Amino acid sequence: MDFCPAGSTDLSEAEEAEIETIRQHRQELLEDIKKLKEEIAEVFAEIECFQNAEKRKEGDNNPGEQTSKLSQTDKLSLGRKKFNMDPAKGIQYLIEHQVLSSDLQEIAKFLHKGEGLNKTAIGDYLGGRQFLWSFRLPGEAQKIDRMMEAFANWYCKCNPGVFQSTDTCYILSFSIIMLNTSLHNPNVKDKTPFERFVSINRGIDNGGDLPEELLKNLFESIKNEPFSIPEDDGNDLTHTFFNPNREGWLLKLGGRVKTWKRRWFILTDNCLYYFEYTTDKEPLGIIPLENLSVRKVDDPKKPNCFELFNPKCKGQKIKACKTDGDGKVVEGKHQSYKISAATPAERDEWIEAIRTSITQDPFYDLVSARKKKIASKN
Ligand code: 4IP
Repeated sequence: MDFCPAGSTDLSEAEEAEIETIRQHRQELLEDIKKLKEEIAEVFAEIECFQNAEKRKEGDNNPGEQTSKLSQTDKLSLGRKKFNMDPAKGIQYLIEHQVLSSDLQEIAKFLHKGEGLNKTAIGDYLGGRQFLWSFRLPGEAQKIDRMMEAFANWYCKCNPGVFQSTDTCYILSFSIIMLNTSLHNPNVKDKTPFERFVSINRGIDNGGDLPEELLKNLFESIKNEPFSIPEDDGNDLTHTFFNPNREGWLLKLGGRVKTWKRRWFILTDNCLYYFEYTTDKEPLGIIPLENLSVRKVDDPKKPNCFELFNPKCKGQKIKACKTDGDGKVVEGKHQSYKISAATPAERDEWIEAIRTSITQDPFYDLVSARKKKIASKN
């Protein structure tokens, strides 16, 4: 898919640069999506292969001995695949088929080795027993909380005397992750200066401050060299488009030309994607929800409407991208997105889901809860 040639409009340099960033971002997203879809297709093909092999081995009239004739290697391989789809079921399968014992140490070794295991799935399964580097943090706040808690406990056990309490380590770890994002994510424009990093961490050591030198060293180290979480092994899209926060048909009003179009909407990762068909591989448009608000509105022609709008920049275009009639990726032209749902209940559910997605920031919630805990202790 080609991009629209820059410079053919009378946009300012800054606007063109912004559009270019959106184009690049979308291109990257599309490439990721393509790669991940191929990987998913491969996994499904392999699963099918295994299922066929199982059926063949099982024989026609022997449902009770479904996998008894599989070799240990087959069982291990099947168990890994099950694990990647549902970690708890995968482990259960491996134990039931004597590939693993129920000894925790053995399970831990199996996960640590991680061969053929999806990092997101490992993160989901552990939810609290391993560290950031060997797998990705699971998305749910509670699991992140448990994992960071476990990390802080283990760190403090191995490094006694560094912090007054494990809560200090917990909060500092989050601050470091947030600092890393702020300093190295090109989408974050407001880079955290050292003074703000110090102020964020004020009073976290049982009411006292951490030594400024420690914070300075951490700050400089992150600034000089970002850390990155290892690439996922293909599950991102599964999580993105297979496990969305919400999806369904809605009617969307055009930006400049006010036509209503029925589109398949997917709400995930704080973005609203819309497609022409549920089976489309590429969205027609992507609306990042950051900085937007959602509200119920009336429309003379369509019932059950709601609207996405930017409360801070009224009258300005919302940052979004879309595919135009020629298949080119262009900037969206909406000052607001008016959308109509089939029923009032669906409208309210969409509003609720979008609102949750916009306000959900598990990191900040977790840190502020922990800060409150420290404050109440003191
Ligand atoms: C189009 O009208 C569709 O409604 C587009 O929706 C919309 O783009 C266009 O908005 C609008 O002109 P016609 O098909 O009647 O020409 P979709 O892309 O879902 O097909 P958005 O930005 O809503 O996707 P403008 O702003 O490009 O005019």
